[in-house]
Amino acid sequence: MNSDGFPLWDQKRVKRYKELGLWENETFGEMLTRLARIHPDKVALTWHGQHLTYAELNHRVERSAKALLAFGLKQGDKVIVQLPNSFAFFEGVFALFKIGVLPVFCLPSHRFHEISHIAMHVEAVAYLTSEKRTGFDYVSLAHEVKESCPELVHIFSFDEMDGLVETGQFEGETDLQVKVDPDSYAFLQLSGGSTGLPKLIPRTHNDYYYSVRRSNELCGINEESVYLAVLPVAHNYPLSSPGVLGLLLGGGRIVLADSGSADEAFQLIEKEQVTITALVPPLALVWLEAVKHRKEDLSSLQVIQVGGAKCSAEVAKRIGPAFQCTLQQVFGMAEGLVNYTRLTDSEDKILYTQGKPMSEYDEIRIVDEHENDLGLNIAGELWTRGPYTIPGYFKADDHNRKSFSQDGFYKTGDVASVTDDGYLIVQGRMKDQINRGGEKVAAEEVENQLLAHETIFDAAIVAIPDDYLGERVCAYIILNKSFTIEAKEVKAYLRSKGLADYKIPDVVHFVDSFPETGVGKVSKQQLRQAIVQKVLMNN
Ligand code: OOB
Repeated sequence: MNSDGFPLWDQKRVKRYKELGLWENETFGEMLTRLARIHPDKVALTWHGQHLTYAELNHRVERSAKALLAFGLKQGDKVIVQLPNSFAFFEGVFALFKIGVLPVFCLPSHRFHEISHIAMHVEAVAYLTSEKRTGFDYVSLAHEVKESCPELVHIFSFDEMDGLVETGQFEGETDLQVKVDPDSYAFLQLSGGSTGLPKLIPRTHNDYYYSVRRSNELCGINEESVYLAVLPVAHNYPLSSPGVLGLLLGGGRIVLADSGSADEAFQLIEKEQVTITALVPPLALVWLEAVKHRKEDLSSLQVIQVGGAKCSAEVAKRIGPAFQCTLQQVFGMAEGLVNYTRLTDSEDKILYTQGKPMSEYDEIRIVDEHENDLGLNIAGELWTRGPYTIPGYFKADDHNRKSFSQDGFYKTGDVASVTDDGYLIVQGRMKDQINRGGEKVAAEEVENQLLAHETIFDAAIVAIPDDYLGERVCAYIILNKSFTIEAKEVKAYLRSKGLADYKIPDVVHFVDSFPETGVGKVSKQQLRQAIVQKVLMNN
């Protein structure tokens, strides 16, 4: 780790990745400048029926970049970015890339609890947010966070269509004079995590750019591609697998949706002639139902990606025939490794595996509990290292010692097996995390909040299987003697603590004791395992 809290890449591997031509030494800021020169008049973004060409996008980005510099932002600063799928997201993020300031990608669903912690941890100096947004007042949230975070001095808000509100005076022709090192860290992503609050995942321009370029090759992205973004684009999957960055790099067009609703999405697919989109399994189920009775012409669709959580073979089987297109399973993680089924794979592979690592330089190990390598087709914990997998989290020494091996493998916490021809099948999970239809909930984070409540003696958060979301969040609670509280009060309490909505337990059970494990003083982990067993037996 360097003195700023960033993990160090192994320089021998860096040298190799460069010699092999994997790391190409172009930053994302330079990428946009180049694309705006190559095809200035091609539409890059479509949103709410409006279009932005590559040149227009680059112009807005440069104007914002100059404004952000004038406000005192400097290379290496970190900035909270909480922007919905909108022109503003691209304008803000690329402006930061161009001046070497690191966006910290928060999701629209994050609230005070998550963002204030993150802002403090990274010592964020600014917050990019959006002015008009129905349903939730994001600007007020930004002010609340600013009050609790001494380093945070600027809140920049974007008007939905017109861009950064503060930029007016920064038009002009002067070039941006900032040189950004492609080996430097470009941004921070949030990990779903399994302990406490989210960990921060630092990605360099070089490593991330390679993953985007390689994704484009495997997903067939070119200038004719039209990508519908229905998931929040700040998430690693719609951002880079190949996602919106892939579409820009490939010279294609991005169509931004406000939600994943079939109503909105199907109309956009027909109107904008969308060729590819990315879904999580619950959305795929909703679309499969909707397609039965909707009339839109969806024949432009060539590929539907499903990832973020396991797509059951039963659901996978229905997607190709229902949408007359190719299904691609995507098993990835913001820490790096992404696996894809290939577009030309046999049906067996597409339906029954979660794909193959995207790079021949991804290193995979499947290990048992003693960290011994297991053979093919035997399930164990998946470890990985490679040209776009992080060497560590940001400022998290203790956690890094647990999550990374001495020689730099990331211990994913996923249980998987590898087939004879190198495809991964995800079998389950070791980490204490609930995957609620692609949204990740760390059990410990919610438990810690519950334990702080005066009526609660002990709490365990477990996953309950669910046909629609895959898993839902269930809280088992033991109350302090002579206290009572209702389930809805527990949920309201968590909400008042500023927890994101998807982390609020779907089900709350009050019990007198946790299942006996017979080991004297029992650990939380054993308790959870016992409860999971009980839940599974009752299902
Ligand atoms: C993606 O990234 P994260 O960081 O939100 O979550 C990663 C975790 C994985 O470790 C695994 O537990 C689970 O999500 N996961 C899957 C899966 N895709 C992700 N589990 C089973 N089957 C799958 N297809 O979720 C992500 C990042 C990039 C691309 C795609 C997904």
